[in-house]
Amino acid sequence: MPTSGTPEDRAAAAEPQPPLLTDAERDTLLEQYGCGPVRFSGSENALYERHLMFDHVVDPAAAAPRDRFEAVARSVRDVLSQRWVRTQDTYAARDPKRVYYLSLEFLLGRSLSDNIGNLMLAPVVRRAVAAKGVDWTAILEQEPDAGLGNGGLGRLAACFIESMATLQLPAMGYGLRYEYGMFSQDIVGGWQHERPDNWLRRPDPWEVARPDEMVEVRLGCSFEVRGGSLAVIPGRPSSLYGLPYDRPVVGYGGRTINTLRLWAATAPDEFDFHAFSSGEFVSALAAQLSAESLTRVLYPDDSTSAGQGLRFVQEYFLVACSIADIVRRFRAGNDDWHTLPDKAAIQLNDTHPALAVPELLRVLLDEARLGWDEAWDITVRTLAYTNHTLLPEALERWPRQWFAALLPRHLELVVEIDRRLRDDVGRRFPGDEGRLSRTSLFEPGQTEKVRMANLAIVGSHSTNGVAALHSQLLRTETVADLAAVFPERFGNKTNGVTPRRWLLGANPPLAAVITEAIGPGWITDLDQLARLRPLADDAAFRAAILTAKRDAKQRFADWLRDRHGMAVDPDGIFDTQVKRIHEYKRQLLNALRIIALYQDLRADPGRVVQPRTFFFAGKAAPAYRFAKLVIKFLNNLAETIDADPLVRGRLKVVFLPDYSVSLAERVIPASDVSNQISTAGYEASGTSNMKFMMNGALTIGTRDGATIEMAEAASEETFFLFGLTAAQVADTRGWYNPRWHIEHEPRTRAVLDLLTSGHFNRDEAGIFDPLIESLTGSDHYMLLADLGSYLDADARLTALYADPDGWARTAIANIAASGRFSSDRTISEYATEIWGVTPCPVD
Ligand code: 26V
Repeated sequence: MPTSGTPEDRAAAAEPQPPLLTDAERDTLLEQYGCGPVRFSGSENALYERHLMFDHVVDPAAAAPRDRFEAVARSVRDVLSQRWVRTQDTYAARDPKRVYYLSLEFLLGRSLSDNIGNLMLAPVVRRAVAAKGVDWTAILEQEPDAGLGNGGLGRLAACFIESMATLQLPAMGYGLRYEYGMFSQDIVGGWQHERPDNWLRRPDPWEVARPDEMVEVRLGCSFEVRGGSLAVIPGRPSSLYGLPYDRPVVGYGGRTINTLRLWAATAPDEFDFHAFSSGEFVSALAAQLSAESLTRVLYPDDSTSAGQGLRFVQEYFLVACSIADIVRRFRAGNDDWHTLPDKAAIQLNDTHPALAVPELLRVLLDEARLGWDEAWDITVRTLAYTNHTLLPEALERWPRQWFAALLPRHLELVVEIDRRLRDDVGRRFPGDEGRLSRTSLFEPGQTEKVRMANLAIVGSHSTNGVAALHSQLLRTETVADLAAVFPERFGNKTNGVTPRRWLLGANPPLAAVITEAIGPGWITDLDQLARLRPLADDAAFRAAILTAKRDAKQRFADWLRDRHGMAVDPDGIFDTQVKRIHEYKRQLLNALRIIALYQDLRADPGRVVQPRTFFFAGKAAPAYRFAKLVIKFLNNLAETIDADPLVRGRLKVVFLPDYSVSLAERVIPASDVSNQISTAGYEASGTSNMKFMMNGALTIGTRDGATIEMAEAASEETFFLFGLTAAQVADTRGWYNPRWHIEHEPRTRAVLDLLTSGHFNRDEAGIFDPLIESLTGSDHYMLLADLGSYLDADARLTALYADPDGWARTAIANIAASGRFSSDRTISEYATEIWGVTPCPVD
């Protein structure tokens, strides 16, 4: 019997719960998936009840919501498992060239609803839920987010593997099975507090452990737990093991089911009997403890790569396990090593897995016994690299000594790669010493470092950025010297997002309106959204779009009330900025805008305006003090405005705690306005910008990342662009002075005055001084340079909102132009231009 849960849960549990899927329904589905019916005997033959009974050993009538979630998920897994096996068998039999996507992060979010959607089981589930009165939302809410990533880069990896499966590409993702994902964020007194995210506390129904495919990873040193932390013992080689856990990646339509393989670190099973018998029982166990702590936790800092030794070992561990696995799969069907680049394309998601360069080279030299030239050629032709940030502090540079201690053989190889690179550069640019030192894999200094971006570029055949501007800056500024050596390697692949999760799944009201208008073809061919363009002139369609947005806002407002006890007005403008808290993303600039609007309203208490709610959400790296102070400021701003009777009902600020994929799925469809306001040149691409666009929000933003291409696609008149361009930011840097703006712009001055007056920290004197000092000091990210034009753009935006017809037209123009930002398009480009892979349909 359940001992916890709400009274409603217990009441629902007391009702006999009929099965969600009957055998007949399952058989039809299995037939549809080409698997043929599988028969069970006995009366408990419905999948869902079988799982409750046999996996959970509970009376189905008395099942708690969590049991029900697991039983439903297991039922879905049953439906897909034969198809999953068949996909793998097809690849083994046809042996096509495959893609391997290596990433330290996969920010998957929840899987149940997505898998049901992609397997096209939604109508079956809907029918069963309606017939049996199950609280479906409660079941979905039981699934924890798989938060195995920090932000954009990790979520991109998740969208990409879904698109690869949908496009029927023979692909596989490789990552780490962190026991603790991205921390949970609590807001206490306005401050961020971090709580560990123990997402695997309960068994995860999607993963399948594969102990038979365990991989040994050899290291040049040992580790010992000393005083609670890991100490390195150089010169004493050791091994640990990678235990693979596979997760299904369901393509839309359920025809292809690829695999995401996540590695967990573990110590050898055998005890060190010597240590055991000599009475060192605890230290024998400690070996196990230290091995397993390697994949314990995701690093929650996405901007500083300094001083994280364990992170370096994590990166090597992912690389060593994955390369061994890829090579094993290759060797199963091929005996000629030279054909590896015809059979495998390995994509490196940022430099995090860049150790794949020396690792693959090592395998080809030391295991395959090839000569340097052929081994190097194979390595370069197999690997490709994507850069995701230009921020200098986020570019990985690992101390040479760490290589020496942990990976001495790899260091030898890196030294030799560097020697040959110097020869090459020296020949092509004689006498250019500056270029030699800038292109080198080694960065001199007190602690000599290995530049991982240079290693990735030199050791692969393709380097791409993630939006046109970003790729151009990467090539012409950040690594210009290397780009001059290998110009043919550089390209661009503008990011995309999966429309299955971000439109079909997240926004049922809008998806229904679109399907009603143009049929369901857009789900796998997002360019078809262009057919909505002419419907901007159709009053009924405009009304339907506005109604869908109003529905989505109402759903979100209801959720906010139920979940957080907060009241927001769905008839007002929902204006949103959700992303990691970073100085360059300029949440503080958004706050300055809100202060200006707040002052306008205070100055004119009688003015009737569109009520407006500003939503923020995002996590700060635990050690990033400035970003944490910005969170505190946003919360104080919210509180001050709430307490001010002069603006009540007209203006509200909400900081939504614990931003996650699931929260994004709620807030993005409900938003009217998307803020994409990074200092131009700093946001590599952005991907939430695309999600907002396809959900009918209008963008107010800078000319940065993919926002530039979005505005091009929809036409600039449908965007609210403002601020300095990347070129202007670069040109202004040398002489920029924020004080000029304070002195010459009354609105900017008024905002700074109110901030400095302590209006937002009445009982907390001085706490926001670092923010004020930053703004009035160097203002590195040039917030004050853009505040004036942000406010101008904002005025144009609110004027349009007052004209619902005009707004609907603009929203339709945006949705209709968002097709290019499907990750299906991005992945098709990678497939043809970088990987050379083609679909391998499973019949
Ligand atoms: C860096 C580090 C460095 C230290 C250890 C942990 C860690 C984790 C992640 C990162 C890199 C973060 C880079 C990133 O997320 N870039 C974002 O990538 C998105 C997908 O391409 C893109 O849309 C965003 O603009 C970009 O900021």
